[in-house]
Amino acid sequence: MSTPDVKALADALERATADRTAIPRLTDTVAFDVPTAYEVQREGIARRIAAGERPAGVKMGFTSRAKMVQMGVDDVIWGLLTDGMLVESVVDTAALIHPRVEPEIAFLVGAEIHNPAEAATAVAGVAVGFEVLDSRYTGFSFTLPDVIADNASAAAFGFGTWHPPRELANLGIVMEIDGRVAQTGSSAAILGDPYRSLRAAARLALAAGVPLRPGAVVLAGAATAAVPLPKDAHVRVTCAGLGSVEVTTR
Ligand code: OOG
Repeated sequence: MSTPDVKALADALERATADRTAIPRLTDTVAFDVPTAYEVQREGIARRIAAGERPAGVKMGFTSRAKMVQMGVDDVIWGLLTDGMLVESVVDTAALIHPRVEPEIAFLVGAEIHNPAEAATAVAGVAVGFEVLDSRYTGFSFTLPDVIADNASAAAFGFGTWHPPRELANLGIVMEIDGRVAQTGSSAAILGDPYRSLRAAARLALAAGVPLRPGAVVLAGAATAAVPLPKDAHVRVTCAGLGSVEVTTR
């Protein structure tokens, strides 16, 4: 085991993304802890920002039992979103390694959040969303530091129409692929209430010295397990009271 070199770890993940080729878990060869993993994550995003992308918000991960069980980890994490990950209508699966899709609840931040306990009052809108995950690791197999370094497997995301802030505690969610139900769940699966995930995001953001700002999108985390995202498919995620969001793949 060698000592962790943040830039070298970020290089390995950047190469895997560019080559569309999965790599073994970084922790198989280099031992590193969660704070170092977040440094690697920030380095990866800093490179994307330097290349012209803009910060778009954050995504929460492992906020539901279904996801913790699916991935074998048990702590809430976050990843950073950029506008380069935002999908308007089509996801190019050829640009990804082994994409998966999951349903999301999204928040639009309307005012800078200084007090996480009052995060709900800063919400300008809520929407149904989806997230495309594409772990840079072989077989989506990782430890907690690995997945944090890999920006919580973030690859792409999208959301439907913004609705005025409302209660989100127990809303039915359905994800269909080509008209067939692929997953069903409830927003209650997200830490009991997606607003709890928003407060956790606000806390992490303050701790990292980057408070959530107006315009930021917060993905609260999947309510169900993720499913493989096929080529030439049509995905629709519907959440009671929030309508639907649709995306196609090629
Ligand atoms: C990590 C991302 C987890 C969620 O909603 O729980 C996540 C992964 O499963 O690859 O985004």
